[in-house]
Amino acid sequence: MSKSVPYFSPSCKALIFGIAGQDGSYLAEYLLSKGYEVHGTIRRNSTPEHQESRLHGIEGITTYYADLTDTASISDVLTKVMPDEIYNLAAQSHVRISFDIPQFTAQTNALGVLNILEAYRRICPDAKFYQASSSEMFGNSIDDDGYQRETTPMKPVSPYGCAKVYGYNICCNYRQSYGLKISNGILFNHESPRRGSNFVTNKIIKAAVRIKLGLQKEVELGNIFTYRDWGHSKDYVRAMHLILQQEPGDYVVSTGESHSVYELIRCVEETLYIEIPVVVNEKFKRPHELQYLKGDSSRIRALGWKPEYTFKMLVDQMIHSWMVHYGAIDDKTPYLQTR
Ligand code: G4F
Repeated sequence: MSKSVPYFSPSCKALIFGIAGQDGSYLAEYLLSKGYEVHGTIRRNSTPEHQESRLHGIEGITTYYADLTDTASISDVLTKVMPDEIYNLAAQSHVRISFDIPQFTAQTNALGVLNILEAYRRICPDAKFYQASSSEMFGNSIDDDGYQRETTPMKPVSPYGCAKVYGYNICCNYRQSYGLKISNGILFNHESPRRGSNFVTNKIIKAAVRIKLGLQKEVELGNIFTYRDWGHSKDYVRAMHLILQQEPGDYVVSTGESHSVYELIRCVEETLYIEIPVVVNEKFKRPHELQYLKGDSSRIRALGWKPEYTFKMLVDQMIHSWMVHYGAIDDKTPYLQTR
């Protein structure tokens, strides 16, 4: 079958909770390319001009205001859309900020999942459900071979991680108790030019480009000796969709490569031919830190998934995007000419 011909019925309806986020926007594009009818929820915030900025230029989606803490809004959107596939990507997604707003984080990332599940099992129980679970759930738990995988014990070290463990477990419980088609993707860190600039990759890369252009002198960071398994969001939304085409289950999605924040800084320095002066600021450290992540994604790779982006390609694309943003190059310039 030719790639341009959708192989899912155009009547297949997807509802994405959190469509305006990094992953939500890439998933919407991916599902549209497969012929899905795509609906999504957004949350009200006080800067409307930024609310749907990641969705600009994506034609053919329908959005609704809803919030995971507002059960009526969840029931309303499920009743209106009657989706075949539901993706829950909505969350308070910042780990350090979860220490500042632990109750809100729990209400959204833990009870919010329960709120959707309760509405889903009453309104559209034949739909398939994807829950965005996270490698943050493992905390500092590592198997003897240095990897985290589906069977690794979960010992979260943040309010965010604790709430995500509840979301994961309540999904497993509803799958077993009610026979619902619920799956968890346990996604390791994933980035892109659409990543919020208060996450470490985009914070460093934005600062580096500004340093290169003489707009900034240094960057303030927290702990730069932690390790993360960083992939590209575009690769990871393909995994989300693939997971929902299987029997319900739980899947780790990761590159299997781990880099420290320090290594990331060195990689950006070498790409841009600059030095990035780092000032350590305690306010960017966490009361309890997850030191090391490296995921074993054998289970989903056995289904044919693998990442297309390498770590360097990801970094190059994010640098390119900020160079274009600041007008230093035009968007037709190939990545290797960003320096
Ligand atoms: O980019 P980060 O904030 O990502 P973190 O905490 O690993 O969480 C991300 O990945 C999770 C998957 O494991 C998701 F569930 C979660 O929603 C989110 O997408 O921080 C990465 C590392 C941490 O060790 C942090 O302490 O970078 C370190 N870091 C050092 N300085 C910093 C900074 N992180 C941020 N955000 N800002 C800093 O200034």
